[in-house]
Amino acid sequence: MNFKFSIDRAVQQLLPVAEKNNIQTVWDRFKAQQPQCGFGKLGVCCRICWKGPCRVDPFGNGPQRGVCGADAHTIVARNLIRGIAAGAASHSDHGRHIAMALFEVGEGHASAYKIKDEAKLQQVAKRLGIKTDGKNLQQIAKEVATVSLDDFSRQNAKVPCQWAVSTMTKERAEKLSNLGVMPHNIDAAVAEIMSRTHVGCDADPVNILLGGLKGALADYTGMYLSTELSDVLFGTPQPSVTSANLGVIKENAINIAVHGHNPLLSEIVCDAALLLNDAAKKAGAAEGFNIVGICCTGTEVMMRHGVPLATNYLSQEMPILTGALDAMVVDVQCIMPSLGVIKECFHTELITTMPTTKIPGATHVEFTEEKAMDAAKQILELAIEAYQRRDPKRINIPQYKETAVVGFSAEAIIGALSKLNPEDPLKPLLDNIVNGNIQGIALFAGCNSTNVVQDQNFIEIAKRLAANNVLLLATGCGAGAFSKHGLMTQEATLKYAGEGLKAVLTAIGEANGLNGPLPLVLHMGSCVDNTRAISVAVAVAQKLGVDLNKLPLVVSAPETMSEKAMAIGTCAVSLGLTTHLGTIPQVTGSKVVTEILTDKLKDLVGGYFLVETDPEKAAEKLLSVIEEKRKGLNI
Ligand code: SF4
Ligand code: MSK
Repeated sequence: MNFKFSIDRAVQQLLPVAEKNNIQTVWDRFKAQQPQCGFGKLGVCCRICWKGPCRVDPFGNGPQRGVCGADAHTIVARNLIRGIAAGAASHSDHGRHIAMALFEVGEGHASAYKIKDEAKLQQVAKRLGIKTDGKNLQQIAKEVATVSLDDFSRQNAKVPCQWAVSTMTKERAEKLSNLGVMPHNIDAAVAEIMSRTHVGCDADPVNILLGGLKGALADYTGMYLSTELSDVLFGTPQPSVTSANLGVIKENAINIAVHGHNPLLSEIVCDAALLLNDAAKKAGAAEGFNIVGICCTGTEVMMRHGVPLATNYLSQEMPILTGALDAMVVDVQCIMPSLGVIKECFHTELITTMPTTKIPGATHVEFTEEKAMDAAKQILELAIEAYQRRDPKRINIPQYKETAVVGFSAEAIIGALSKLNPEDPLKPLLDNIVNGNIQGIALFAGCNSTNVVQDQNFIEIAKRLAANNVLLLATGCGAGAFSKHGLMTQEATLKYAGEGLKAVLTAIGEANGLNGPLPLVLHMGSCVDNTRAISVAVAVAQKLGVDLNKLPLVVSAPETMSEKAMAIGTCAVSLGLTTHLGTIPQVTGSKVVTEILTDKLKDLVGGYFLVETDPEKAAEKLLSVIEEKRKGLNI
């Protein structure tokens, strides 16, 4: 009965448990919301001022303008870019926290943190134009943090965000600057969207959408610095073998899930769990603490420490239903408020940690960089207490888990390629793209949504692309889907990859001492880590002497839902990439906006949105785009 909600067998096993215990899950609430508001789905409902809410009749019979005179095109465009602003604010606030932590390290404070990747710090400093001669690591860290924070505060609109211009192709940076959409200040770009969409401001849908592009590039800036500075502080991921799905929860351990996005606390929770493992054993848990991940915080520690992933976004309530999750520690973003209700039915301690993300029913342990270790220890103590309340009769851990080879940062990919050609690591990749062994590259990103069967679109599209020799990269909850379903394994490569792709992944794998190929899907990290894929793409484009829009590279967000995803998608399009959406964006109430996003943007920036809800058709369309790009390159 439940298979239609999710193809994840662990979820299918636990949904009847929810039903039996009269617990509402995300799917029950989705059902209760039906039919969802048609105006909202089309994007034609406006609540920007209190003369509203206003809505435009999509059939042309009722009102065609809101009380102030805004038409469907203005309303749809404003709604969309406000979403982009929220996404950019979320990613960049995450980035600001990381930059502030680095600054504190530079100042000699925040003792729980240190610079784990010195080479990356040097490399970032160089990219940002910071002279490092004669300076110690702390000084460099402080300067890198200061220059990064300038991207949040610069008032001179003529100077673009440094993290944006220094990481794109020159041609792309010029194009975006000429269009007037290159941000000079992340926070200003967000504020500008909010102000231009206030009642009685920007009413021209084209101009509004250009503001959205700028917001999306502010998002890009925030994501990029989040990833790179996290690598400096916590280490740049390298391949490791771990596992994914609810079977990673252990009956004999004190299970703690880290959930959200920001690695600042989860990193220290991992450190503290190692330090205090004996306390867990003393409390009766033979295997000590078992840290597992959910969503992108889970992905961050999975990438760097091989911490297993319990689940991805849509099934985040399920770990509690196993009856063996002792604590769930959350930071920011994508945390369902329902967790505070569901945890009441079990012994699980739900712990919020950020002043901006509190949930009724949760225990709040305030996190600060200065007292990170204290907070982590307090969290472990709460988990031990909760473990004592665990009811063994209610334990129901689905025994599903898959091996996942993860940790493919850009550096790890280049490192693996360098085993084939130490002087010119990108050459083997380019040669294989040119000779057709690799037809193209697809980056899978984004969330799960109740609008589609969980994980299904990711898996179906990926299998079809792989069979057609497309190299697959993934981030965020898309990567979560692939890891849960066994697509980040060598076996998946042998089973699903086309002959050309299999040969390339095998050659790289064997050159790196693996007894077989690289996994079918390369896990590049969390949502903010989409920039890892962009950095590889930029390197390839620069080597070929073309801009990003010429590459046989596509993006797919088949189950997208969040405002951050709106920002990431728009950012990918702004960078020139064809970006597939497998859920219908809430813009179709405006023909003008829909046409711009799905067609006209192509002339302006080279990228556009390709909307296709059918996974089979989506794969075919993505393959056509790849073919078209190959023709453009004469390969
Ligand atoms: Fe209505 Fe205009 Fe106010 Fe929106 S801004 S709610 S369309 S009056
Ligand atoms: S957690 S934004 S559901 S990818 Fe990054 Fe997953 Fe989407 Fe949140």
